[in-house]
Amino acid sequence: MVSLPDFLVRLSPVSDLKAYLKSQQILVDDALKSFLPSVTTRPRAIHQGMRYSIFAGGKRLRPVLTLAAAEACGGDPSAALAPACAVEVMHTYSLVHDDLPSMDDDDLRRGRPTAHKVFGEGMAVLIGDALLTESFTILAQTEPTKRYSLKDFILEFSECGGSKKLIGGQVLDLEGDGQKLTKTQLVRIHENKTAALLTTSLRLGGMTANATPRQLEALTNFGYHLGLAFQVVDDILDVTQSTETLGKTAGKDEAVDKATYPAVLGLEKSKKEAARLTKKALNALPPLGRKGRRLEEIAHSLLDREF
Ligand code: GRG
Repeated sequence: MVSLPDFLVRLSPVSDLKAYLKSQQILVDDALKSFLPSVTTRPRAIHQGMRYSIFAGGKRLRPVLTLAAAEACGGDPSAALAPACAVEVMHTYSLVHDDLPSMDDDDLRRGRPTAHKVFGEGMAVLIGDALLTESFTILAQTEPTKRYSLKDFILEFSECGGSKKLIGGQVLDLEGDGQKLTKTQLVRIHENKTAALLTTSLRLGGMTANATPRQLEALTNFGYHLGLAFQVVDDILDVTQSTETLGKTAGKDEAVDKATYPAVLGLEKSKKEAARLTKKALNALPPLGRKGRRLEEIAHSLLDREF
């Protein structure tokens, strides 16, 4: 395969971001297909459910960030495929459980009926459980590097998914139901949920490239602000886009009186907040040099996204 000289890759126009994202999504989907048990594996119902939820057409943002972070730290993205798939599988578990009637009670996800609508509630709980467990099996296939042992990868990943981050954020979210939250409370929820998973996705990619502590710190700062910006935009899209465009029920947050950025700050201030957070994310990138260019492009594109 002929690859472009490094200087041409660096000078490639931003417009080729679309092609880059598409190619990374295909790479991730192919890897996910080989990592996950086939639909004919017994018991079939659970494996069909796992694949239904994974291959429902998500954006693959988190694994793309893992691969881009590996590149930004001078690594080979193919070495980052196992953690990239692991974060996507953990993310999908959290969506399946978050959609359950006992949580957000959603009927639509990624443009399809949610797992509990198709397979029943009990099976959807198990699909989420199985995806979470499988994410560790996939992560365990990561090659350690000089600075980072397999234990370092596992701790990074498990701490992100655990009771102090993702699950802790979900607890704050549940406790906040039906309450008027302050901006500080809202930020606390999303730094533990969305921002934590985006940050870990980036850090795992950097770790596969044997990132220096300075590079890893840059990815952490970038991920924190990008994750919060992503959530602000997600909340904005819920009130400005259609169900068809989003692939999930539009206007749901407002209908159930959920505390969101537009509800707490208003729509215009939320847009400014998303831009402010994106700028802070971009300001974290200089230690990565020109190799961080893809991450910069991705941050810009997430601010302008429509779904
Ligand atoms: C343990 C149940 C449980 C939850 C953990 C992360 C989390 C907490 C819940 C996820 C549910 C959720 C809606 C979180 C908000 C983050 C977010 C904006 C998710 C949607 O991400 P996209 O837009 O989705 O990247 P796709 O479908 O494209 O992957």
